[in-house]
Amino acid sequence: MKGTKMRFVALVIGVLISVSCGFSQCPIIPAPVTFVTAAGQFSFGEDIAINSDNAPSGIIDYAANRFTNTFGIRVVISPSAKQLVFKKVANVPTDYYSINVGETIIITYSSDASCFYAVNSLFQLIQGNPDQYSIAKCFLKDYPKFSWRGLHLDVSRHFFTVDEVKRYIDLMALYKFNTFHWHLTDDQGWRIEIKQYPKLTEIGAWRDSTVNAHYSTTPRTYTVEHTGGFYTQEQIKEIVQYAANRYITVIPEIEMPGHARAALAAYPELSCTGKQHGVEGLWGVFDDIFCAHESSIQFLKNVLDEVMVLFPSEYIHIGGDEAPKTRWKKCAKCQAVIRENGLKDEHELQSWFVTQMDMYLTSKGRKLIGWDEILEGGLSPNATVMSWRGFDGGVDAAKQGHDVIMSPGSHCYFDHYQSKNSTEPLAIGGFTPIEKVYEFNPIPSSLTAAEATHVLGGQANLWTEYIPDMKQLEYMVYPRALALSQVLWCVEPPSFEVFRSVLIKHQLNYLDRFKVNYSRAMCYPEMKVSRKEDGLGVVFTAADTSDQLSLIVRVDETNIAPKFPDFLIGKNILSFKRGIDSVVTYRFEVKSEYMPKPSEFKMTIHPSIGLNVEYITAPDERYNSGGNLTLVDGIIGAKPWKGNEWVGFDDQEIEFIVDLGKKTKIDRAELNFLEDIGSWIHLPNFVRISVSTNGKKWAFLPDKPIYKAQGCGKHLPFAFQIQKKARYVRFKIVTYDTIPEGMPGEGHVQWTFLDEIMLFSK
Ligand code: TNX
Repeated sequence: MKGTKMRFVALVIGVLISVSCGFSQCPIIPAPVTFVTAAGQFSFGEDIAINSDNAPSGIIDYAANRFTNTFGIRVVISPSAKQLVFKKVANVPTDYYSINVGETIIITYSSDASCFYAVNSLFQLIQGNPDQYSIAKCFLKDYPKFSWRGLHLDVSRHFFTVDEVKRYIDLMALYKFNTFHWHLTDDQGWRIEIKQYPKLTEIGAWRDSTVNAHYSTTPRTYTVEHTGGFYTQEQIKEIVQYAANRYITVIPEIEMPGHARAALAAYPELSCTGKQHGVEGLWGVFDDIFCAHESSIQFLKNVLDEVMVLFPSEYIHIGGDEAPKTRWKKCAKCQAVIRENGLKDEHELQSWFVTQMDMYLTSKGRKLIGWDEILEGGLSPNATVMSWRGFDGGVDAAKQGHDVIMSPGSHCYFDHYQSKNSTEPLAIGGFTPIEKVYEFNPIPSSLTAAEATHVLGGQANLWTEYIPDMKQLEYMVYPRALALSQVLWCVEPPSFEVFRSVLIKHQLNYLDRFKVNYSRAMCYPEMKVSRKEDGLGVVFTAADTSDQLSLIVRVDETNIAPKFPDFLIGKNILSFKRGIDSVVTYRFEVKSEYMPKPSEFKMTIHPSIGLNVEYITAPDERYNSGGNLTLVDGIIGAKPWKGNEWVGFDDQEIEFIVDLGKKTKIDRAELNFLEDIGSWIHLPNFVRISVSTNGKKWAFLPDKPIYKAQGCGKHLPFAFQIQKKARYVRFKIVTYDTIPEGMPGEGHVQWTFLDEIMLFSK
């Protein structure tokens, strides 16, 4: 602003027209309900005079700080000021506000929260640089669709300081999130001071080691280091107030009966065995959980007493997920509770456990939330369900008349990979690119309008097993959080293309103002593979067509192949023919101005690329992004998996047929299986192969058991001898009955993940 005098630009045109010179599109995310622009602009001077009317002083202070810190504009508050005027209005939708930018700026608001939202929208409208900031003349009205617009943060797997948590909240506020779900306890650390039980933080907040790399990597290694931390009750109050000042409610989560190893390290007598274990340094699901005996129940009620004093929220989250019943089955105290209460089994015991907490919280005027596992064994009367294993749990609960928050892993897990790029930092697995987040609709079509009223909204979860610091945290959350904020806020979200364009043109700069370490994955080039008559076509595309990509191709790591001539993004289709019996790996190194280092794509050309594959068993739609090309697309599923590249099934029998096009001598087949026990993905039991020349009469080969020893759980494909002449090869993959006791997902049908099928003739 230095040196510039406060000034207004004289304006001739007063008529509002939709989309004119000022903004070619609305820069605000989440997009307002109505946005129209006019010619001309409001220019800021060195200071701005605000007439706050009766707007909450906290919001005016927040606005003043932002004006000063982000834009260097001083704020003068005066009842006669005309530059920025606040007015309260009534008889409008919940949390309605409007902004009129003309010669002056007029904000109308209907609630304190909406006044805050208006201020945040206003800041997103400001354009220019320190010499001259301005806002193109415009008018907008706005109100939200869902009342629960949440982000979650796991501070157990990795601890984040008070200042870091405040920054997380600050960034949430920019995008009108209103619920911060704070996951405070888990196996790897108890993070909240409880005065009655000091050992929870003296012992439970610290662990001596942390597993390295991905936890499914073998052999496992650990970093031996005493790490951890916790929040004192004073710090918790400070954060709750900090969030409240930004119209964000903090929902605490105290995990029970599972994910309790940190608490049990402090008080082993609360477990079934009473055995002393340390705070866990490995990720996953563990057998030792809170015993269902009266003394553990009382302990947890006492903990909740202190929690309720610190958190004024209507809701208290009690977890309830991933609680193996192994210990309860063998525990005399738990079995006595089952008998005394006439319960059928350990699932009903879990339901009974949750009901104890539900009744307790209800008696104190609070409401219980639990993960969708609390449906198993019967839903407690007043419980609200947070649906994470897809939408089904939420649908079930809504149909039973319970409130629901949708948070399905498929769309809302920001710990998943967001791109297929080789430069992505290690993540837990899963594949949730920003497009997928943008597809999220918390209301599934299977709900009636009346049932849909039980869906309060949605939330993204940030589990931090693989997120050690704030830099990476921001990388995982942004910009995916903008996609989520838009779909939770907008009654009718604009198309993904509009969203992406606003994101790239306006919002990345806005995030830069706050030095957010966001991911540019949505601008990264992608490799797209298509089926051709005799093999595959490969093309590289970029989201931003002005991006100059350059490509280097290497063959089998050693030879550097010449650059493909006249390489143009999205234009040149590189063709690869099926080899006779050779396997050649090409490595493409693609440079883009958006990426810090070139990205590497691998393409393995083998004798089956591009063949027709017919699925007799349909893969799960979440794990079938490449359709029936995935098994023969030359892209070999990575281990540990990155959420894509593999075809996933949750059936006990999986069948598919590969068509070689003509009668061919087949010596053997090779097929890869994925194993990731924590994600319920197991090797199958056996494979039955049959061959046919006409697709009608099949000759069966002997069943082939799958042995881990052969390496298929690791990196080697599993080989099947065929030695027949045929056109069609049919695979029937048979899994074990259900996941064995004591393993994550026990009792459920296992997942089976397959990739690249290769058929060789010699
Ligand atoms: C499942 S989501 C969990 C967490 C893990 C997460 C990793 C849920 C209720 N439980 O304990 O951190 O997967 O994605």
